[in-house]
Formats: sequence, C-alpha cells, structure tokens
Amino acid sequence: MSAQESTPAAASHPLALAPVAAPPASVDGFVREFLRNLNFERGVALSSSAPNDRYMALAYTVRDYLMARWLEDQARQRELQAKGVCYLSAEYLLGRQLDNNLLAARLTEVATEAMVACGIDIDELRQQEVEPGLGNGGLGRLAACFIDSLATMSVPSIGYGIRYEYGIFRQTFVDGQQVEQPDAWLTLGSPWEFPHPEAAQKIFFGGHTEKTTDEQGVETTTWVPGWHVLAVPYNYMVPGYHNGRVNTLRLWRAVASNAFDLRIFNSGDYEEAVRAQTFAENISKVLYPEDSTPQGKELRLQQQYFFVAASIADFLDHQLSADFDLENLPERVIFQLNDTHPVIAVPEFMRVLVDERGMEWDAAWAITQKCFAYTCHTLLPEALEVWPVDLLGRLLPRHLEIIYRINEEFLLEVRERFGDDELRIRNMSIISENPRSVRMAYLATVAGAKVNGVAELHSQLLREKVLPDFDEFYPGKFTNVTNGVTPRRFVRLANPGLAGLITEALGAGWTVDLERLRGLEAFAEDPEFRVKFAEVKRANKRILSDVLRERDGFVLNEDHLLDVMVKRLHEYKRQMLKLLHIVTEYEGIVSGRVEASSVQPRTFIFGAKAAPGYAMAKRIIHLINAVGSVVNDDPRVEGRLKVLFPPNYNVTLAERVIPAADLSEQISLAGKEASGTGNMKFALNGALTIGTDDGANVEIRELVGDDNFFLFGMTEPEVEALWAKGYKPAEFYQADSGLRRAIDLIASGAFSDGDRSVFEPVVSNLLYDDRFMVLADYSSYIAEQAKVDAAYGDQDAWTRASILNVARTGFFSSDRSIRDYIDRIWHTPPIL
Ligand code: 26V
Repeated sequence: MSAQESTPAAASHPLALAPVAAPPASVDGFVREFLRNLNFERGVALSSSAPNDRYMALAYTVRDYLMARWLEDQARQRELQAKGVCYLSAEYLLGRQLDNNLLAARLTEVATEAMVACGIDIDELRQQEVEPGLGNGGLGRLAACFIDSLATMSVPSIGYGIRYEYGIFRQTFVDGQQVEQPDAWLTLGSPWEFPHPEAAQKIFFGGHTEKTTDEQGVETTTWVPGWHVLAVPYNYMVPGYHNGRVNTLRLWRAVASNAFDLRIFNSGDYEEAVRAQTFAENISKVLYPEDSTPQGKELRLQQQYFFVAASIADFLDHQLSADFDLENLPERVIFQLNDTHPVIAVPEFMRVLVDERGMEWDAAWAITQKCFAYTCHTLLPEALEVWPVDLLGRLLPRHLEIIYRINEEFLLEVRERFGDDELRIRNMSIISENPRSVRMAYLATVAGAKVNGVAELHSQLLREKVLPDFDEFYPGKFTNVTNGVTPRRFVRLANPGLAGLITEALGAGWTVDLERLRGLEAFAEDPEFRVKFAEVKRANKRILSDVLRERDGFVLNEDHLLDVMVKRLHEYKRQMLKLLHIVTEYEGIVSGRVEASSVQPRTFIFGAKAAPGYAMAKRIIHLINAVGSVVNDDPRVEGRLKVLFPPNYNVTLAERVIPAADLSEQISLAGKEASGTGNMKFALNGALTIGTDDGANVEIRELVGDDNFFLFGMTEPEVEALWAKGYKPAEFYQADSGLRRAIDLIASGAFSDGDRSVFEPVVSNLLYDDRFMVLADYSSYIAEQAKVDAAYGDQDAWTRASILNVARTGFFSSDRSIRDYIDRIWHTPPIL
C-alpha cells in the first residue's frame, strides 16, 4: 500500500500517532458512548428515540470499541508486506452482525448492563437488525465463516465481494406457494459499513481492442472500452474472536460516473442520462438467486467482472508499497477463487500485468499461475459456468483475446504431452463448441496453482469424474480442503446453553481450538452431565418454540422428536424423499394400518428457498405446505405428526433451529452434494444425522462412529452402477407397497382438495424421470427412520450419542479448514 497520505503537520500531532483509543470497557463508559452516538450521530434524544435509533447507536458504539484495532491492523498489513489472502467471492452470507461483534470484542456483558442502565431491552435492539443476506446458501455462508476464521487466526487477508442492494429474496407463502419479495436490507441504513467514494475504481466495459507495433517490432494491445462505471468500496469490520484483530471485508457498489452521465447530458438528452445512470448502477443492484443452474445473463457477467477488476486494482494500488516489484507478487498474495464466479479475474490480472504494466506475456503468465487458486463447490455438470464467446467478446473484448491465447498455449502443451489426440484436446479445451463458450472451471484449473474440492469424497470425484484429464496433466495440482463452520457463531452465539455447559466441563479454550471438544467423550458417560445436556436441548426447543410462535404463529410441541431439513430446495438434495417418509407415516395412520398412539411423535421442520425460475422446486415447496396443512389438521393423527415450514429460512432462523434439532436430514443422492455445511452445524449442536454416504457426511460418520449416525441409501459407486444398468423408477414403485401407497395418495389429490392435476408433475417426475433416484433409496430410508424412532425411545442413550456427536466433530471448525488452506495452498503464516 502506498504510504497513507497525511500532511506533516497532522502526522506530528499527538492524536495522529495514537489516532483512537478504545473507549473504556466499563458500563458507565459504554453508556456515555452510547448516548453520545444516539445524540450526535442519530440526532435524537433517548426519550424520543425509535428502536432503530437505539439499535444504530448501539452498533456505532460497538464499532467505536473496535475502531482502534481496525485502523492498526490496516496499517500493519500494509507495513508488514507479508503474504496475504485475497478471498474473491461473489457471495457473503453474513447473518446478523451485532452479537458477533459484541462477542468478538468481549463487550456482550458490558453492553447488556449498559442497556439495562438506560432502561433498554437489548433483545429488542437485536431484533432490529436486518441480516445482510448477500448469498444464496452454502457457498456464501462458507465465505462468511472463512473470513471469521481468518481474522481469529490473524492471517493477513481481505475479503472482496459485491455490496448488493438487494440480497437473497424474502420468501413468503401464498396458498402454500413461494412468492418472492425484494430484500431491501439497506432501507433503514447499515451501521456496519464504511463507504469510501474517494477510493472508487473505474471499471471499463465493451469497446474494442487496437494493436500497435513499435520500432522494435514489439506488439502491444490497447483496449479501447466503450463505457465504464465506478466501483465504490464499502468496508466492513471483521473482528477476530478475543484476539484484538479486525480484518476487512470490502464490498463494491456500482455507481454511475459523472463523466459517463455528462457526455450524454451534454448531448441534451436528460432522460437518456438518467437511464444510463440506472443502467450502470444495476450492476450491484441484486444478488442472483439461482444457485445451481447458471442463466448466462449478461448482467451477471458484468457483476463478476466488476467486482474482481475493482478488487485486483484495489490490491495493486493500495496494498502494495510504492516500490513493489511485481515479479514478487507470488510471495505477496494469493487470490482464492470461490467457485467460478470470480474466474474472470484471471484474464483481468493478465491484462493488467501485460497491457498496463508492460510485462512480458510469459512472465505474467508464470506469476498468474502462482497467484491464483480455485475452489470448486459442485459436481452437477449443469452448475459449471460457461460464458458464450459472443457475449464475452462484446462485454470484455480484450479478455476474450487473452483467454484465447491462454487456451492456445495450454493446448499446445497438451499436444506436446499427449500427441495429437483430438478428442482429448477437444475435451480439455477452455473453449467449447456449439455454442462457442468459455468453460470457466477449466480456465480456473489451468490458471490456478491449486484446485480444491470441499470434502474428501467431492475432491476425489472432482479428480476422477469431472476433471480427470486435468488431474493427469497437472500432477499434484488437485487437493482437498474439507469445509468447516465457525464455532463462534454456530455454537457459542447460537447455542449459549451448550456453550456454557462445554466451558463448565472443559474450560474456555474450545472456541478457538475445537478439537478440545474431544474432552466431552468422557462426560458422555456421566449421567448427571447427560441430564444437563438434555436440559439444554429442551431449553433450545422452548426458545425455538417462542420464535416460531412469534414469527409465524406456529405451535411447536417440545416433547416431539424434532426432525429438521433446512437447505436450498433442490431435487438432488431430495426434499421429496423426506416428504415421502412423512406421507408414508400419515398414510399408515389414516388407512388404519398403524395405531396413531403407537407413532413416535415427531415434528418435521423444513426451511428452503427455491430459485424463482426453478418450477419443480417450487412445486415441491407447494407440496410440502399442502401435506403440512392436511397432516397438521387431521384429527386421526392425534397431533403426533406435525409439519412446519417457516418461510424465509435464513442465517438468523438457522441460529435458532439448529440448536433445537434432534435429527439432521442430510439425504442427498450420493455423489451430488459437494460437502454440505449445515450437516456440520447440526452435529456440533448435538443433533444426530440421518444421511447418505455423500459430501462431508462421510467424514462426519467416520468421526462420530456408525453407532451414532443413521446411514442409509446407495453409495456413489452403487448409484453409478444402477445408472449403468438402466434405472427404472417405476419398478421400485411397483415393488414396494409402502412407496406405492404414498405416491398414490399424493396422486389422488388428497393434498390438493381432490385436484389430481396440481401435483401430477411431481408424481410423474418421480415415476418416469427421477434423476436423483428418490425411489431407489426410499425403502432403505424408511427402514433407517424406523431405527431413529426406536433409538429416540431410549432418551438417555440418545443423549449419549448426541454428546458424542458434539465431542467428535471439532474437526469441522472453519479454523481447521483455514489451517488446511494455509498448509496446502496459501502458505500464508499468521502474523504476530
Ligand atoms: C452457482 C451458481 C451458478 C450460476 C448462478 C448463480 C450461482 C450461484 C452459486 C452457485 C454455487 C453453487 C454451488 C454451491 O453453493 N455449492 C455448495 O457449496 C457449499 C460450500 O462448499 C457446499 O457445502 C455444498 O455442498 C455445495 O452445494
């Protein structure tokens, strides 16, 4: 970073040397700061303040306590010039900030007491915060966990992303069907962000390229862009847990530049000028709510280029010392690509080095191949992003040329190694034909120093099935880093009861050293501890019950086994399989074959958003709600089965649902879920898992042991074998009477007022298409669910297994994931 500019006079002033000191962490001090913020920043008196004023003033106060450390850390990262991570992610699913920041800064108690002293209910203020939902699901939440761990572990790093004005849509149900509402999370203002319009970067698009050759015959290319926007950075504090560190998350907002407007304005067309402004600012307007099938939309590519171009320029302009020799970049930075969304950073980096900084192509390419690494988060072929060449060429003509050259030289190397094997060449080409498009995962693989999957099984399948030619061509490039979750948010904050119990048993260090949870194994054998542990679970159910009553008017029976499936709605995740289990139970009762009083009382909780354009997923949501309203109201069920589907599942709700769960549903078709991270959160909170041998479930089961995990379903090789043989779902339907009755009940219109047409597409999809083999795994799922019922009958044994789940899943801390990234990919030691 260039030295911070300040006038000599200012620099010598004593206050500039110690720019801010944290206010005193006493209750009185906190009250004073809070009232000062309320009066001077919000401009209101306590007596006339609204809850939002008080929330904002509280947030400002917390910020003030973190500020000195933040400024110090920014200065230190520039001074040290140590190697650091630039995490490039189009999504950060942060969740609420207030509690997290209070916890990190050790201010929870002081703030609570200070609010009491002011006659304020701090809980009411907590509820004011609208969570920044700047992500779709697992990938975005993973990025949020990672920046928490990076700060907590003092790794020099910065997160870069997009400040969407509208995050993931707010889901409502109308007649049981999903309706999307815009998530205007910024309406009341966000106290956590610091805009820096003066540090805006210009981001160019469109136009054409021109070649010039100088006297020495050296050809240079100039990009003559057609238009540009400004990228304005918004900084967010990322405090480490109890270590006094505060890292930065920098999210970019698109703003029309004056120059851009004026040109049109001068031509006399005011309306056109305003339209152009809107056009430019659309870039950071909304998060795309698709999370598996790329739509190939131009605006999405604009978003991607917009944020990576701004981030690279920001890093090169502001994080490097003025005399930095770019040849040394690999010792200074690693850009981690969170899936393919930021991969356009690769040709952008080449363009900057070659066209702007005058570096030779080969030297630039050698540096690039050391400065990037790529994480893949999927196995679904349809989720791998490709960009049509014509679209890319129109928006980023120079980048397309660069990609072509990268590909050309790469394919030459492939020919050298494997000869003129045209099939292989075609399969490995970064450019695919018909329609001509750029395979972003291939580009990332060729450019990246490392490529990693997100769980052992996923990484293995990535090498063997998705990118086998590349694995052969680049020995050692592929590696695994199993995902993790932050124990600060998902245990300590979400489950204070359990956290207290753990600290009582093991002392306080576990929050930053989660393997210490192992120490709980011994406590699993202690009857008194089991009683306390069970009480915590019960208390968590009561808390959830209050939340659901307040939020949705639901009644939750705390005596029920709480069976939870929360995740994006996707056919591969198989919410339909869960539903078939519920319908099977219900059908057993209403047909009279099963005595209602003999059924283990269960409440099924679903939480799931469907991509707005994903019709089948939306039909499944409708069906879950329809089954819920029939089952919940049928007196024959005697209240022993309940289906609750609170709308708008988000991080805030997850923090209440997960600690209360008894059973975690992780039932994807083997080989389809890259990792899962919800599965880890549930296990760490003492839920037992019913799951397939998929993603990180495999590692969870290995760790907790077969006795403490409900395994069912085909393995990935069995799935492959059944496909190879020719899978006919109707045969499974014919062969299993329970399955037949469940499907027939849905088909009969029992959940749609007798209208058989409503769910016909769901039924025929299962019977004749069933790409995710729901019917093939049905019988084994039902059998395993019977074991769950039986196991839950012995509460004490269940609690023991539950404690063992907590004790043995410390591996899934995102701190461990980050350590693996450091050891295997980044080589960025923590700083002192
Ligand atoms: C893909 C796309 C495709 C284009 C449209 C927008 C969009 C947005 C997100 C994605 C990524 C989908 C991949 C994803 O979220 N994968 C999940 O990543 C988790 C963290 O590694 C992992 O636990 C889940 O198993 C995996 O599904």
